[in-house]
Amino acid sequence: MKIDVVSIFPEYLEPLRLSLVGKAIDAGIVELATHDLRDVTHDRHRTVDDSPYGGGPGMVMTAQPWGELLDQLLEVAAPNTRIVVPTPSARPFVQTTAADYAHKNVDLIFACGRYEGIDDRVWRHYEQRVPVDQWSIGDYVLAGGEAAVLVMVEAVVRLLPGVLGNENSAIDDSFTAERGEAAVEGPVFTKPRVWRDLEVPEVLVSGDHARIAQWRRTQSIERTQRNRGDGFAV
Ligand code: JBK
Repeated sequence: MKIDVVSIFPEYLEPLRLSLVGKAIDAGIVELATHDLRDVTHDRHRTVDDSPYGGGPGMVMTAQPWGELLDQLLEVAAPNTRIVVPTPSARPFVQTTAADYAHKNVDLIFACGRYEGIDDRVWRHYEQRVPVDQWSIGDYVLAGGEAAVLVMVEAVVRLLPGVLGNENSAIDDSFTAERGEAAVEGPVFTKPRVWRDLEVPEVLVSGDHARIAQWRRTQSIERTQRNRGDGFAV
């Protein structure tokens, strides 16, 4: 899977070269390229923004550099390429979104906005050429799309074939459809059996695998109802 990220802070994406995503890059499963939007500006100040039409606070990213950089990337892109735009005003990015990208093995161009966002005509234009998917990672205000791209890339890449070992199969993950009403996982414990007077639940050291599975399921359902009673989509 080829992943391009366009940002005015391309260094922000460097942590993707660490840990699990970094290993997927080293293994050749993922090819990551970051691009500085300011590299395709033509003025001395490398301007990427301007004041909003209609007035109001803040600045809007201008269409010009986005058009030039996205044209460059699409010129050499595979036919299965999609543009992905993190924005708080879009539908939620969830586990099935990540799984769709991973299973279809599409190439992704992430567009990181800053300030109040990107001139909307950029998307009106590019959606006539490729799929443009806008997603929100959650209801809070960020300074730009970069942190959301770190989240989305990690969620997708760990689901690509060959990235997780079998010992860490994604089928058991929280939020997978298979989990149903037990959408999130219950508590976990490791050695020692007693720590600061706190004991590991007896069932987990019983050796009774049916009882253990039953207990974990109950814990999982309880947590799903308590923490996600607002309506996790099961
Ligand atoms: C937010 O994906 N988001 O959720 C997002 C992207 C860019 C800015 C934001 O404030 N929430």
